[in-house]
Amino acid sequence: MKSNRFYLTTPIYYVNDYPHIGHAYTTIAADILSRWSRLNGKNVFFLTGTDEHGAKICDAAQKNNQTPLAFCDGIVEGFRSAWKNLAIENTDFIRTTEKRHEAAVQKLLSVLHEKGFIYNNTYKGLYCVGCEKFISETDLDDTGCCPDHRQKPAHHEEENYFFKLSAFQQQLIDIISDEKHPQHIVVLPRERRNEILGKLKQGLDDISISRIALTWGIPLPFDAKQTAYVWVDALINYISAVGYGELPGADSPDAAQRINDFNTWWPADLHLMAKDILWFHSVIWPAMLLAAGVALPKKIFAHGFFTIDGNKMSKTIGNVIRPDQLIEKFGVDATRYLTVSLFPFGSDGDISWDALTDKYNVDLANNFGNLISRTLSMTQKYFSGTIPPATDSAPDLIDRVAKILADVPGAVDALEFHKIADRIQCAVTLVNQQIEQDAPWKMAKEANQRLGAAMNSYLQTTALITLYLVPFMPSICQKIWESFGAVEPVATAAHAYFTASVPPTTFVRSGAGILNPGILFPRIQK
Ligand code: ME8
Repeated sequence: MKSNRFYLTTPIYYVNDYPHIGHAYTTIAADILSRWSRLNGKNVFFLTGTDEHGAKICDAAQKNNQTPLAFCDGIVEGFRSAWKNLAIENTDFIRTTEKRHEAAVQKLLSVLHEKGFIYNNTYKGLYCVGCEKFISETDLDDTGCCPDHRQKPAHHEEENYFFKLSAFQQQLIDIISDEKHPQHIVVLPRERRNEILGKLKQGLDDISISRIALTWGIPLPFDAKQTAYVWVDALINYISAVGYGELPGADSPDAAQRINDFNTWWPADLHLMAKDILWFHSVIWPAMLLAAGVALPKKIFAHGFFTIDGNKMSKTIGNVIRPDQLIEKFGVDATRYLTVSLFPFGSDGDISWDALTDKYNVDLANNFGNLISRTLSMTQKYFSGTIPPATDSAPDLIDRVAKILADVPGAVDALEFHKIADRIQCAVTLVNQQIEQDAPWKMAKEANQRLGAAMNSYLQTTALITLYLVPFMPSICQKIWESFGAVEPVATAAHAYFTASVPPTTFVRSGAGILNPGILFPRIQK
């Protein structure tokens, strides 16, 4: 069971505002991986959720004249509906204000306290509420502001509890750098792993893990006057959602279920995020787990950060893109495909409406959309809408397409969405070129006997390509599948193909009647 399971997570997003394309980017990527894994026979747990404590949320609630919880409740609905609209199929959605999470935070902090990894001291320094982190003078810009949030950080001096992060420096270096280490964590991309190692080698300070002045948080189990630092609270979501920590009624069937769930799902196979929060995930989180004696996650991948039209996304600039705006312009499926394929996942990049529209028109309207519509319309025209049989001497087109697509599984494992899209488009181009070269319209005029087999091969290769696109564009692929006269759902076919090599011909059969799906990817004006 354990070897076949796949537990992946997105960050839990701050609810100081509704989700934007940055949040959608990570969540769509996670959903594609999750769907791909399910189609490949894995038992998947895909977790996302919201980070609801801390000064940032408290301030945002105050500005809206709401209690923090009422404010969070409203924004959380915005996240839930954004994910529903983007066809995100997460297994669970964790909120840090839930009882199950509070129980897990309190349990983990109690364990750290009992084991002597927590001590009391005075914290003196700067704190950026935007980052929700302690920041040093050297991190500030010329005007004394946090360069990311353009705010002056507040001075803090309070009695806090500290976590002995420094005790884990060498262990973390070994765990991240040594592939043979029994607790090895794969941190990717490699350049970011090297940055983390470089920073780790410079030394580690202990970190403050509580706040006395902030009541909007989870009380420490050993000192209820203090609340847990929002990052310590947030990271624990990855275990609270799968059953860590006892809820009241420890001998209830629910409690037994939680223990069973935790043993089933933890450790996580993959934590996904952007590079902004890699330090927290690859250093602070593993150190907390090491201290508590809990297993470590297996892989952490930090994708790039993107700008919009060359600028940081910000409400002040007015360039924030919301998922619903993308859906309105491109539709759900194309939005999913476009966001993750515009530039390499591990790199920083720039997004613009024009670049998205260009990619939509090139990849989807002109290339893939054209392939679907021409194969269907020619089948209609030359074979009265019935799929003609293949012959033994069928062209080797399927083999050539399959060879290109054989690169896809490796690219999925490496989270190279850009490359996956590229291989798929290459396969589409190959079939389009074959059609141009064969010129079926001429074959029809000449009553060429090979026309049926040729047409069958276009339909089969298009069907094969469609199977690889299911995780990206689930509902359009289903429509395409139905238009090819297949009865079984496309996800069933993809599962059969990926797990047992059942060929698309089993589903897209000769003799079946095709249907007209209408225009799937209408061209869009810039
Ligand atoms: O950091 N480019 O939440 P957050 C790419 N609550 N990805 C982006 C992006 C951009 N311009 N903007 C946002 C937090 N993201 C914490 C996390 S986890 C225990 C706690 C995505 O709302 C990306 O995944 O600021 C990034 O890591 C995350 O949103 C930050 O979300």
